[in-house]
Amino acid sequence: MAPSAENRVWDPAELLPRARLAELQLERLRASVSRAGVTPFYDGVLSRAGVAPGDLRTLDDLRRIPFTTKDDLRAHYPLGLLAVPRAEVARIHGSSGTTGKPTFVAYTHGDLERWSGLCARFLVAGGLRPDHLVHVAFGYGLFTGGFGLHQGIERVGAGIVPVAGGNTPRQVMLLRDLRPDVLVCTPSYALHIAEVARADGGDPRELGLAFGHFGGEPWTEEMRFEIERELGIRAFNNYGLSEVIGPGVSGECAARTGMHVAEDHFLVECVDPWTLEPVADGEVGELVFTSLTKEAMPILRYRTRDLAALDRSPCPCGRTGARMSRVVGRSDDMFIVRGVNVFPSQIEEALLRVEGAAPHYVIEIARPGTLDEAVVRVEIRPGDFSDEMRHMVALRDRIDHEIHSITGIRMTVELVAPSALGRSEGKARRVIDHRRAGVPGRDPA
Ligand code: DLL
Repeated sequence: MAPSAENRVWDPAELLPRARLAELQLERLRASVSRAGVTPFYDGVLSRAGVAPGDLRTLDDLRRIPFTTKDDLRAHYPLGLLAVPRAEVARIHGSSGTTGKPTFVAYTHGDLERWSGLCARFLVAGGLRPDHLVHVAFGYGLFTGGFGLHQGIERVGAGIVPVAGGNTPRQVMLLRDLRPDVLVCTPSYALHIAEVARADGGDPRELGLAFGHFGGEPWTEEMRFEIERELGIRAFNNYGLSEVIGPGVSGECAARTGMHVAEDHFLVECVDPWTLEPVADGEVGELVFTSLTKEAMPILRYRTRDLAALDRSPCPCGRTGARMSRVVGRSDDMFIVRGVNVFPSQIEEALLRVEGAAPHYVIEIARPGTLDEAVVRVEIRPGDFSDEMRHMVALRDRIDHEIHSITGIRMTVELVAPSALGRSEGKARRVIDHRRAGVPGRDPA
């Protein structure tokens, strides 16, 4: 289906009735399990579990297949899960690990074609048209963000300014001079671009952007309002991970009530990260994905560590793919302070409730004695920075109060000057945990 102003659905498969979708998923699941089974890793997994593709009679039979984890990928570094001859590999990307070696993922030409179509889906759902110009500030390289979005935009037929990450004053100059309609980057970088544009004496709203597609890291609804207010745009959320394909796993439509999962290409499950049992729709759990159409590196029941809820109720846009909520955090990003589970998104929500606090923060957790201590360092907004102690104490107390009312615990709030905390050009690092071990018995399975 060609994109046009009247038709805002990129692929008719997005509208498949759920019964038909389920048939297609089962057929594709069997094929995907057969493809995965050619790798020694999945051959072993499937034979130990006693599962052959023909045994999968209903979609529920998926649960007979064990989970795949990041550790499995690491153990088969670099390309042990490759299911096609190396000559058929068209591209290799890698996930942005914070430590050690990246996890590589491979694509055939067919995979790249499907991937660009998946990115086109959410871009079009969020308003991209062939006559738009898009500023892409995601890194181009092993990270899937730059190339993934680039090819999706190209598929739609829109123009691209492939700026990549970094050198924010130059990004602002290009935005001013080329006047693109759309911004694509991480949400934290969008805010930083606005900040630099303002510091430069301009009004970021005058850059003339109409909307933005943001993803690659968790963010909150409050952060969306902030980006929209600062840049004068509509902000859309899109989600993905390299192990599954990259961006294009899910994205928001105009209703912006969750991100439609491309369920004809990925089966999605939501499980309790401790018991690994399924949770009901509407409840937060860990997302697990199974690829249905990937050739180079099929993945079965991949545990993402991303916590979100699923919603299968009908959407006004007509797309039938389940909607996933915002990612509220990662089961391994979640930190436990004095027995209470806290997500960075809760701190962000608290800060954005307080006028004068900027959504630039770092949480440091330590256990100097027997008790956990959490320090939240928060930047003050430039206009609210004051020499008057009284103002600063009042601001700190308001932040303290909001954090307490959202998380139920007290943290030490430290105010720092505007721009004192470093900025990331990609994904923001929010939590620094100095404790050596997690809390016994509370770590997810
Ligand atoms: O970040 C793929 C991507 C690029 C998605 C650009 C969207 C836009 P990885 O580097 O493998 O891949 O990191 C994947 O990032 O498991 C989530 O924890 C997080 N993440 C990605 N998108 C979102 C989002 C890319 N919209 C990891 N909201 C995932 C929350 C997100 N978290």
